[in-house]
Formats: sequence, structure tokens, C-alpha cells
Amino acid sequence: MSNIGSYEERLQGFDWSIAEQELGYTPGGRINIGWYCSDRICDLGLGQKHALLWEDAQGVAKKFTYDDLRCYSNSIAAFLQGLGIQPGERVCLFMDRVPELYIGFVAILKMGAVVQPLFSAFGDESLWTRLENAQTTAIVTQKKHLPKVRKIKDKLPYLKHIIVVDAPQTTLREGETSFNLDEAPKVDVFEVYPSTAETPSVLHYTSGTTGQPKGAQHVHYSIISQYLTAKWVLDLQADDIYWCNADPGWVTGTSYGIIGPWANGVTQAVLDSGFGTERWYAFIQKYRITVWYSAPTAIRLLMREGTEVARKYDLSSLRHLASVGEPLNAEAVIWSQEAYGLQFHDTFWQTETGCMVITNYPGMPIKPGSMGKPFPGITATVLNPRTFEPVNQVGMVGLIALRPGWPSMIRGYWNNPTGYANKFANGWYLCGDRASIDRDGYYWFVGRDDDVINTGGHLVGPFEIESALLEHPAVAESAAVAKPDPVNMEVVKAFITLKPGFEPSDDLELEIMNFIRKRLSPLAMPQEIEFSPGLPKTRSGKIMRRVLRAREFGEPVGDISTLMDE
Ligand code: 6R9
Repeated sequence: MSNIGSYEERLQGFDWSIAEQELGYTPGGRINIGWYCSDRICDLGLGQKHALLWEDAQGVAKKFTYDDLRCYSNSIAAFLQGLGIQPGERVCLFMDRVPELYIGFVAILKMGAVVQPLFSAFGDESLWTRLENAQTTAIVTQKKHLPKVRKIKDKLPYLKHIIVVDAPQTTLREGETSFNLDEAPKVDVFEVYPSTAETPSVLHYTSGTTGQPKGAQHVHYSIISQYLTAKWVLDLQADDIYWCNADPGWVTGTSYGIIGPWANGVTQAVLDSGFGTERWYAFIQKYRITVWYSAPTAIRLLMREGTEVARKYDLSSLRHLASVGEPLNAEAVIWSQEAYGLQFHDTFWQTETGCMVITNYPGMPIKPGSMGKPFPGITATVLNPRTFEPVNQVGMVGLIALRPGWPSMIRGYWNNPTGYANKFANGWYLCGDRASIDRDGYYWFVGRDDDVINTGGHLVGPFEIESALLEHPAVAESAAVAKPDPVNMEVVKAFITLKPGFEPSDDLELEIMNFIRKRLSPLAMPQEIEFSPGLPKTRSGKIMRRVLRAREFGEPVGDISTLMDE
């Protein structure tokens, strides 16, 4: 039996107080995410249960119980306090997926500071922009990333502390402090900061379509949504071994790579290494992963390798799969059923929403290609882009919009009230995405608000085209973007990477064009196809249509600091 049971029953009379009661939170009282993720689980008698099963690319493995997590997070919190770091100050975590990253996250929240996780593959410029904007006072990093910090530290007047987790003090410079978790005393008693619902917790930087990245400000009350969505959508249960592929530099890696599972007292496994089909399957096999939260690009990469590779491993422990971050093609859902005997459950949400907002639930029939339905506490709709009124028509495409007020919604963009105000219209929060709703209430993603192709007055969704392209036997990855056209305003141009064994040719180009014309419509048919050895992606794995589109329009590409193939 899944945690959510019947979606319809959960919808009736839903109230977030369900989560408040389960967590023993009294409105107006104290609420500290760090405490909930560690001390509370120990108080429930689960101190000896594993919180973290960790392994790196070399196969070095470490295990931490909830009691270890409690004491080690106390050690880090006490250490940061000892440096003079005050509640409310921003402390950046700039590390690979080492245990210190996960435990440090809990620690920073416990001592009342704001945790600012940044992806460790950021170069110095991306790092500087975000530290400068947040006026960050401390950064916790690894020796390998120290040169990037040293390069910019003189341009960061607020940065007072550089803490290095894997280098002895003798190798460090002035202003740099060594902290070694293995040698640190386990602190049993630590006075957790008495944060309340609206106390700032996590500051995530997210890239918009314009301007510099924005700091999305979360508060401690967000745990109410993260706890319950992790329980009902990921279906986390007592005996699960959960694996989230996302790096905590991105919101998925914190909301569901730290807070969600640990607030539920679940054991989670972390693999500190990049993608590799066999490496991933071996990891699932070794740790007997039961619940797996992944992303479409990864799933497509696994698909590319075929089901035979999957058969070489014992993946029978898997019982529930979910996906987030970009459109999950119907083909991928169908393939996962074939490869793993389970379908991936698509979930839609954003840095700004803090928790899943539109999702497929265990037990609910999946319509492959659909993002599912709103989470019970979320009021969602699609709006007419001109009037900002709900379209109220089955199948009509509009802007995905949410009624503000669920617990984990951000409270603003750091130092950017105008940017935040621009996200609202008519009392709705605008996600910046387009979708339609079918007669059963399922949401179908069309594209980013700025990526939809308008050809001859007809809107065409790149996702639809890309999905169809993926059904062609030669296509490994694809992106469809608008190309300016004197007659139709825009036409579709497709960028394609081919599967091994296929070579670009005029014949293949024609064949694929006709394939789409037949499958979809002449409007959706690419007028041009460019074969490319790879497609530009963000470091979190999203194909950046924006970059391709900019090339077509002859515009500057803009901030591509998060590109994977930099
Ligand atoms: C959690 C996360 C948010 C944007 C969002 C949308 C896209 C996320 C999706 C999806 C289609 C899904 N997105 N989930 N598109 N289907 N299931 O990814 O946060 O990095 O802020 O990105 O990602 O465009 O607006 P974030």
C-alpha cells in the first residue's frame, strides 16, 4: 500500500496541517530543518538506522547512522559558531557530493545561518557572481576547489572565512581554516537555533531567461511541504533505500536529496561520481536501492544503452521510480517499464516552488508524457497569456500558474524584489512554463514560456516534436527551436545527435522530416535539421534550447556558465 493511498481521498479536505501534526510542529513554535533531519529521528528511536550510505567513484565507501548525522552536524555547527558566524549569515557549501556537504547542510541550518549550496563544477566567475550577490560570509570547500575561491576572494569584501574539509592547516593560507570531520570531536549536545516558520533557511541560485542568476530564498517552514511530498509522491517508507541523482547544488538535491528523505527518517544512498550506465546499475544492485529519483536526460542516456545492459544487473530491489527537471518523454516511460518493469513517475516543480507541485502518484494510472496532477495542497491552473485568467478549456495551452501560499514557496529573490514581483499576475504565481490540462485533469507540458515556437500563428511545442523525434530509430537526443522565417514568423529547426551506427546524410534528414510531418503535422515538421555530435546542456542536464535558439536568431548566447560542456 502506498503512503498516499487514493489521490481523490487525499484531495478532499486536504490541509498542510497534516504534515504539521505528523512532524509535531505547533504553529508559531520552533521549526528547524536541521533538527528535524537529525535529532528528531534519533528521538524517535532510530539513531542506529543508517541516514547516509556514501560511495565515491573509486569505490571508497562510508556509512553514517542518524546518530552520527546528529553528532557530526553538531560538530560542524559548533565549529562554525566558534569562528563567529552569526545566525542569518550566508554560508556557502562548495563541494563535490562528499559526506561533509550533506552533514554540513544540516549543520548550517542547526546554527541558524542560511545555507547557500553551489554546484562544485562552477568556474570562478559563476561562483563570484553568486557569492557577491548573497554577501556570503563563509565558504566550506575542498582543496581541489580552493584555487577558484582564492582567485576571487579579494573581490568579495564580505567573505571572512574559507573552510577546507580535506587539507591540513599547514597547507593553507591566512584566512583559510582546516576542518576535518574524521578528526573532529563528536559533539553530543548542541543548542539548536530557535528558528521559526519564516526564518530563512536555504538560498538557491537559479538562472532566469534574463539577467544574472537570482537567489531563491527559502524558509524553515518549507520542510512541511518537502516532508509530505517526499512521503506521498516518492512514497518513502521505513525500509526504503532511496537514491536521488541530483547534486545538492540544485534544488532537487536539497529538497529531495537531503530534507525530504531525512525528515522522513529514511536511509539514503549517495554516489559521488558522474553518470555511467554500468556504474549506476552496479550501485543500485550493491545498495539494493528501492526508490530512485532521476531525470529525463539520465533516463535517455540509459535508454541509449538499451535494455540488455540493464539485464546484466540485479535491479529487482527497485520498487518506485520518479523523474524531474525537464519533460519526460512518453517513450522513456514506456521504455522504463520494459527495462525495469516499472514506470518513471514524472514530477514537475521548480527552485521557486521548493517542492513538487504537479506529479504522478503511486497507484494513479500514468498517462505517459503527462506530468500528472497537482499535489493536494496546490491550487494550479493554466492561464490565458494575455488576460491571465484561467483558460477553462480542456486541451487549451496556457501559462502554468499556482495560487501562492503553500509552505515551501520561496519568500522572495535575494535583493531583487522587482524580479520577484514580475513572477505574479492576477494573484497567480507564474512558473514561466506552458501546459494544457486534459479532461481527466492531467497536465501536459508544452515548453518554457519563452521556447514555444509560433509558426504561422500556430503554437507548436518543442517537447512534442522532440518526443516524436526520439521515436525515430536514428535519433539519440534532440532539441527543437524556433528559427526566424519571413513568411511564417518562425519555423521549426531541429538539432539532433544520432545513435551509434548512424551517419548524417541528406537522405536521413529528409526521412526524419517526413517522419515528423507524418507523425505530427506539416507545421511541426522541421524545415531544417542540423546534426550535431552533442547538444548544449546545463550542468543539471537540461538541454539548453535557448543557446540553440540564440544561434538561429543571431543573438548573444548570454550566461552559459552552467553549461556542461564548457
Ligand atoms: C526542480 C527543478 C524548473 C524548470 C521548470 C520547467 C522545467 C521541471 C519538469 C520540467 C517539464 C517536468 N521542469 N520539471 N519541465 N516536465 N517534469 O528542475 O527546478 O531547476 O528551477 O527548473 O524545469 O521548465 O520551470 P529548476
